[in-house]
Amino acid sequence: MALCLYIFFFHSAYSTKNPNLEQMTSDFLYHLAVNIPDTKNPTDIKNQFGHIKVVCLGGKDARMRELAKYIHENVYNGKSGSKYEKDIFEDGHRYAGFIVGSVLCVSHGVGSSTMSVVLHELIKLVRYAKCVDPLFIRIGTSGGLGVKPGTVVVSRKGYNGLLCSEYEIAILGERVSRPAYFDERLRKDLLDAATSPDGGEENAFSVIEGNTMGTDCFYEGQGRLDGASCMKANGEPYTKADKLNFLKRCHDECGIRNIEMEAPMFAALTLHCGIRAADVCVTLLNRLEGDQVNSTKAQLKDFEERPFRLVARFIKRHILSS
Ligand code: R2B
Ligand code: URA
Repeated sequence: MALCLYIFFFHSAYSTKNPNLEQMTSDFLYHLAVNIPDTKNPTDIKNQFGHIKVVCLGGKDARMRELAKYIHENVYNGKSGSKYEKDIFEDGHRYAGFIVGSVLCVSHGVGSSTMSVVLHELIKLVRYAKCVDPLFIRIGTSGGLGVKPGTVVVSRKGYNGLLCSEYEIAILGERVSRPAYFDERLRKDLLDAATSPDGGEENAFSVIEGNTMGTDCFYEGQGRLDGASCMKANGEPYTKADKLNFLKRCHDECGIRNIEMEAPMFAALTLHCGIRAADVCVTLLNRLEGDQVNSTKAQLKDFEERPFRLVARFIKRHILSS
């Protein structure tokens, strides 16, 4: 019994991994422009954010505003009771944030370095607000590998551009490598929301699980032939055959089904802090067939809404019903 209680209360608990925070009496989340004047008694922060159960992250400000509207209309049937159009992080001039019911939608920009800044601050924010086991879900776009454009990939593991499932960062002049896998239960619940019959639209697009490569460069890092540079380590240009050879290795040897720019960092930092997280990305193109993203505006809108639909159904089914 005591062991069960221990597991219930402590085993799943997330935490910041920084003993210095215990000594800080105030904190300023600079990029969000959120001030916490009394970290031991952050009443305002608890009032504003304490009820948050899901933090959704996506690259663009406008997409996160649309997501908040989508959740307001489709999860809360227009009755979220929130001022979901208001950008609560606008004073920071870096990221946008919208609260809709118990969901916080936040933009993260392009790439791991940009996303890691907002992620550090959001993890501190949910801790100060004493949110109970919040889930972090990235809702993004990606290039697909051998899958039909428009497919939604729920990631198992993040891989870096060297085809290792890890996130490597330089800390105090040393290489620090952290594992980069996503929460299994959350992934399964998301996949379940894709196939469950509660919305009647389960076959409208495919949702698959797969590994995700997150690179630091959209062009050469993803083996594109259309960047400002297209060179191998030996200084010679790489060819279409070299590119396809690499992409096929990604697919066959590592089970990679999509490529974006944040998965290893996002998986690693959330895992490190004990936060359950998922990466849910739609594929805009099949990289085995080309490099240019030239979907029409209407196609892009349809594709970008697909992860919204999945995550909204997941929230209704697994979060608001519990
Ligand atoms: C997907 O799309 C963006 C690059 O266009 C990047 O943020 C990503 O991961
Ligand atoms: N985002 C990426 O990082 N790569 C793509 O190919 C498409 C979107």
